[in-house]
Amino acid sequence: QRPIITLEEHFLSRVALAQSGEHNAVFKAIPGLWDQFTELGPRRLADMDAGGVTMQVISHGPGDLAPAACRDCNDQLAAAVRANPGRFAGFAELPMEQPQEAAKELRRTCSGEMDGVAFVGALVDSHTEAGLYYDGPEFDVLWAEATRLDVPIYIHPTWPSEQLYAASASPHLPANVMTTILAFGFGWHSDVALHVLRMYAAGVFDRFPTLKIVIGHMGEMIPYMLQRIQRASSRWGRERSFREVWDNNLWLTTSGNWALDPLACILRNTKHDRIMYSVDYPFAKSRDGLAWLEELEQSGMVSEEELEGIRWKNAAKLLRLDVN
Ligand code: GRE
Ligand code: ZN
Repeated sequence: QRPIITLEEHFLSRVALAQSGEHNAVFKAIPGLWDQFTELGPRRLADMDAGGVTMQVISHGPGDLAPAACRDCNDQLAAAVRANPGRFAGFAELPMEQPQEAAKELRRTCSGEMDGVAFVGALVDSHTEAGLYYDGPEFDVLWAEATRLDVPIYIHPTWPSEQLYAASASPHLPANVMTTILAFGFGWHSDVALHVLRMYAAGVFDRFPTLKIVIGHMGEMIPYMLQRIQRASSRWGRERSFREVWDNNLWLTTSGNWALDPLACILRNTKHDRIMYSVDYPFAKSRDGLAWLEELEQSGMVSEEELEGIRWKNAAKLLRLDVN
C-alpha cells in the first residue's frame, strides 16, 4: 500500500478538557466528534486505517493554553507518539501569549528532550484569544528558534476574538450564523491569509529568510489572490517579493477542502512540492479525503510522481519523517 501522511489532525488535551472551553459546545453538538477529538488511540488509528493514512502528525485544537498547560498537553501527545511511533508524530502546542515561553517550549518539544520523542514543528492558532497576531518583533525569539531547529510552524485558524467579532458581526443575523461565517464558513481562512500578509509586510521573512510556515485549507485563499497580492505588496519595501516568499517559505495542505477547483488554481501558480495532503481530523473525514485523492488521480491533473508528493513525499521531506 502506498503511504499517506496527514498533518492538520487535531486532538483536545486533558488540560483543555479540564478548562471550561466556551466553544466545546460546538464540538459536542457534532455527532461522534467529541470521542474522536479527545482520544489518541484505537479510535484514531481505526479512522486512519479507513482512510489509508499511514501517519498522522497530531496537533492540539483551537484555543490558548498557558505555559504549564502547554507542557502537559505536549507530554500527553508525546506519550501517544511513543506508544505508536510508526503511526503518530507531533506538532507542539505553544503558549503564544508569551513568545519567550513559546520559543522555550518549541525547543523542549522539538529537540528530543521529551524522553526520546522529537516533535516535528508546532501548530499555532492564527491569533491568541485576546486577539494578538504574530507580526510584532516580540515573536522574533520564536522565529529564531524555529529556524535554528529548522522546523515549520503551522498557522491554523481559530475562533474570532471579541474585537474581530464586534467589528464584523451583522445586526441582521443570529449569532450562530454569524459565528459560522466568521469561522469555518469563510472568516477563519481570510484571517490566516491576512496574518501571512501582515507577517510578510512587517518583514518577518526578511529577518528570517529560511522560516518555514505551513497553512491549511488549500492555502487559505492566497493562491486565488496571488496576482493581486503580488501587485499590492511590491510597495511594502520588502527584500524579496511576496511571490518569492510564497515559493520559498510557505507550504500548504488540502485539509478538509475536498474540491479539485482550488487545486487547479494552486497547480498553476504554486510549486508542486509545496502541496501536502491533510484531512483535518476529526473535523473532516479520512474517507472523504481518500475519495478526493482518488478523484485527483483519475482527473489526470497531476503526474504519478506529483501525486506521491501530495500524498506523502512533500510532507516527509519537510518534516523529515520516515514512513517506510
Ligand atoms: C479545524 O480545525 O479546521 C476546524 C475546527 C472546528 C470546526 C471546523 C474545523 O477546529 O474545520
Ligand atoms: Zn484544522
